[in-house]
Amino acid sequence: MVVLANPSPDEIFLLKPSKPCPSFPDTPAVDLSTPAAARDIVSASTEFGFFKVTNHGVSKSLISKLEAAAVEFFALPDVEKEKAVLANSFGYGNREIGRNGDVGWLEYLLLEVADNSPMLLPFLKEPLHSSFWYICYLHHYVLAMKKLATGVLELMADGLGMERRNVFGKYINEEKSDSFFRLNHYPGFGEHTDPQIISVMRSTNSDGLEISLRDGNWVSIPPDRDSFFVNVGDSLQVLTNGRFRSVRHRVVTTGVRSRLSMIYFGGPPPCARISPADELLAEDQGRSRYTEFTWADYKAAAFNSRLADNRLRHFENH
Ligand code: GA4
Repeated sequence: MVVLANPSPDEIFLLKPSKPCPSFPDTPAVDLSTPAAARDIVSASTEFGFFKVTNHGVSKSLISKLEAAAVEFFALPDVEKEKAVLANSFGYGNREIGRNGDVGWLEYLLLEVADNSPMLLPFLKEPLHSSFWYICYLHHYVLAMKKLATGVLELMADGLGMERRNVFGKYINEEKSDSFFRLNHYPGFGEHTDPQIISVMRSTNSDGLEISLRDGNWVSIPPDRDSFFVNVGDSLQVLTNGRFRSVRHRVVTTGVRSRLSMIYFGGPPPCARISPADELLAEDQGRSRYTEFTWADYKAAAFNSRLADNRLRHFENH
């Protein structure tokens, strides 16, 4: 892959890997309404750190309303979108990813979710009447994502035979939980893992999402508008003492059709201590594969790193 310091949109075509990666028709699909869901989620999280869920119970009309609002937002003139730029890579962003020189071929809206409410500033502008509805959709959508993520985390706990179903889900349900919501409009976003516990993503019917398998090979995930895609994040890899795998992923579209995705990142409260769950640690004879960290420390380290870095490496015990 050719890497350019500060590519123009045309040059970003060069960032595409030279060989197209094979499609992955066997993307693990978990039907949340079946009794096998817990087992299927555990096996997909172990092998891939990635799966899609059907029968998720999220209202189709809510999804399409928010998607339409997002399309409308990205269609605004740049000068309007730029009014939504906030400090520290929040709000509206274009091409710059994070704070350390990473670039992607995308524009985005990145919102912090505090006390169940996504940060609203970018939407609080004229015309206020339409902003009002966007805010409502956004609020309900984020709540639906949190509920879905919590359900999936509970099934993970069931599947791992944990006594408490909320052992993982509790982290994203505390008042101070540090979660994000992101709208991406792109052809491209470089490879990375998500630092949080879990990410729940939905995208328009366009290809481009690729994941890295255990053997290091990349595969392309066929789009599916009716499913949500779930990523295991770095923090969940630690909570499971390495049983689950934080999935390395990227977006590389052909550029023919624009891709819009909506992603919820469920993160713990800043002061939460992230270390393997006691029961799993006991199964592993008390040997933790990771040095404990607080989410505040890990997040600070992540935001000081480059997108493609292996952030967990610094916390691995040998
Ligand atoms: C990846 C997951 C989320 O999109 C994100 C990203 C964040 C950003 O875009 O500002 C980061 C990236 C993400 C990981 C490393 C750091 C931080 C860009 C970057 C170079 C919002 C997040 O939490 O971490």
